[in-house]
Amino acid sequence: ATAQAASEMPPIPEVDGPVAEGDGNDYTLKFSIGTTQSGAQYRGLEYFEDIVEARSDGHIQVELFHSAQLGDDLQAVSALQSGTLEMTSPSTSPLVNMFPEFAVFDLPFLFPTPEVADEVLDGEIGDRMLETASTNGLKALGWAENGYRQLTNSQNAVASPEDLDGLKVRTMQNPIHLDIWKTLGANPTPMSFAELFTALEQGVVDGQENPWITIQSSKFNEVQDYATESNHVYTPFITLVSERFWSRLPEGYQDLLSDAAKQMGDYQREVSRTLNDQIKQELMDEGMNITELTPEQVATFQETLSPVYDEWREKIGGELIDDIRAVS
Ligand code: EAX
Repeated sequence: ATAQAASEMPPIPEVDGPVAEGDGNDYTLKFSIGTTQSGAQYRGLEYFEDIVEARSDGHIQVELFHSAQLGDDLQAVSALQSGTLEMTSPSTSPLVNMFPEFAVFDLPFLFPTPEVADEVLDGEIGDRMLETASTNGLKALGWAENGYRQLTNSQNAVASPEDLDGLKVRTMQNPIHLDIWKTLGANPTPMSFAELFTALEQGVVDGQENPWITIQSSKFNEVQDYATESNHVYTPFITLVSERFWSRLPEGYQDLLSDAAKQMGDYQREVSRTLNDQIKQELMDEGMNITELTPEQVATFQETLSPVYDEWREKIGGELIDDIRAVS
């Protein structure tokens, strides 16, 4: 199924743009992500590699790593800070301890459509956040998407919070996600993405939540019979480079990496959105029991989660939330 999905991905665009001015030195750029080689994110990285190698005339060699080969999301970020890894693109959620503003992306049902997410991320708010995240040994270059998250589990179909009673759900390492699943009546456990497949397979947890593409590319459907199209959170990926590496680069190469990160983000989001519905259908065809929530059922989840919203609104600051709401 993954090979079939891959063949229907929008083709990687031709590289466009002049050769960047370098300094005669050669560089190696290792870029590592948590998701697998068959996902939309890796496909974006392949485009990034094409752009950077062509437009540096081979002076920057890009090496791609997937499936947390060089560490899970948080480990990869530390590796950037210590300078042992050049680039990564984690979900924003595990980074909230470092960048508290990112917590807005964890609020349930904040982004009604992907287009609203684009407007926020590619506009003033997103630019400001890239600046905020350009500290502590990191430089933030742009956005891509993990996407709308859906619940899967091994126990029963879930159409209402009651169906979640006591269900052991893995969450990202993020306090809002923990609150969301507690408030819904589940029994949440935070865990790194790298440990998740094994935890599901061994029944350490009953369920997890991720976008359809990530569910399929990580083969979670092989150990999860039930899914709910809940769309409860939209998760961005943030593209980060090590400040140690960045500061060694001539300006022409810095601009090239910025450009390439933006082009990757646009293309990766196109891939992600093209595949989203297609993969949901493939999962259904392969026998996964998928519950599509009615608007009324979604409203019940939203009402149940309103205390989470209220509590975090105060902690995050209402202004940022209102700014995002004003876009939609
Ligand atoms: O890199 O942890 C997760 O569930 C995310 O989807 C992960 O950050 C992907």
